[in-house]
Amino acid sequence: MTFQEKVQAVRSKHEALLTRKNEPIEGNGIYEKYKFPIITADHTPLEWRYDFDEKDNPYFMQRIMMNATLNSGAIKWNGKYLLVVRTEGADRKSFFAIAESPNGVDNFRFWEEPITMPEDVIPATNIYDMRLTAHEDGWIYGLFCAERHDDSMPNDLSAATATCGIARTKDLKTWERLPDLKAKCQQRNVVLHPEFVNGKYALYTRPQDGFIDAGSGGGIGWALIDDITNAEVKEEKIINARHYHTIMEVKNGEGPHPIKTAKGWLHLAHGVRGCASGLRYVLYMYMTSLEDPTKVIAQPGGYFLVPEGDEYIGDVMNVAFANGWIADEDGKVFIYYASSDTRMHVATSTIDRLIDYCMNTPEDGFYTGKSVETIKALVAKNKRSLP
Ligand code: BGC
Ligand code: BMA
Repeated sequence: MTFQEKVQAVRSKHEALLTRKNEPIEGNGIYEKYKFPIITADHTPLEWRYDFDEKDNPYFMQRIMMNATLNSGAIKWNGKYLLVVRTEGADRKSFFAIAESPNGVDNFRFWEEPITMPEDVIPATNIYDMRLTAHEDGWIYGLFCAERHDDSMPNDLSAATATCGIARTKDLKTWERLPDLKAKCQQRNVVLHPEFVNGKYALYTRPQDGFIDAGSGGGIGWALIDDITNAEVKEEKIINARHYHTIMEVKNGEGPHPIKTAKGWLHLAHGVRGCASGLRYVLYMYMTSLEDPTKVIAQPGGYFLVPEGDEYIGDVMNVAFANGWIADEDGKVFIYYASSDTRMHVATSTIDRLIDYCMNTPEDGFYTGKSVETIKALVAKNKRSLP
């Protein structure tokens, strides 16, 4: 093959991938998953990876390899479905890049260049998992995890700290970096609530003892912030606690910001438990009250969405993670989730179905005996209602 033929072959394969039509597969009544992942490392622009100059790249090699496209924030923007994709190169560094689709389920195409995120005082070694919030103050905020080496342990090359980075934008191209969130402990999975509460900014937090361990950090927290340009967690209360022998025994964390509905705020979160093959990450839902967003009004037991089939396989096996969803005006909801820290998928549902799921799924009774009672109650109900 000549150089030009190689270029042509790579270009047409890429274009075929980008324009591949997606279709829903039969679901559980709660949501539909889709046949194909929506964004993979192969979707990243060829110009990021190949040097197209024959003189400098006679073998037409990838000069920069892309490893994964995962945990993406989401927003509807000028009628388009936009994801701020956590894109990870072969060097393990992740960065943010926007991919745009006309319909939310296929034809995702990256913008020309990744986002240049300005640094805080101490540059972050890595940044990831952005939650987007179009706040009622008029800005679009991106809150993400900023990871740095923990220099208090100079001999441990894996010792790290997790801090919440905060940036804002009006056009999703140019970002203003605000000072990282000040808190008494490490923080990951911090999310900005879209409305002011008592005139203040409100954050979903996830206090943690160490970089990996949530430890005594009891679950998803809530904190009011006086000044977002110098944000500090002063008081924090746990609004969605972890519990022994549940899908969130070890850790949990807020996903994207909750969706406001007539019946309450709909929340999507992740729960983690330990097992012989490591940590298992699954998604779950809950609802909070419109009058008091810290009050849980519905909490379906167990998980909402888990990795299945090919989704189990990837860089970090057995992980479903979501930090982005989009609710359309007509009530359709696009849930963007990553499988095994490797690729992005979509599942679709509606506000009404998700409320029904939250309000009518039995709660976790915390004992196996309760689970059996719940099943038998349903069997008895079905006996009464079936002819
Ligand atoms: C990884 C994250 C992971 C975190 C905790 C980071 O270095 O980039 O994906 O969630 O470690 O394991
Ligand atoms: C975390 C998250 C994600 C990741 C998950 C599994 O703690 O913050 O970045 O998907 O671990 O590796």
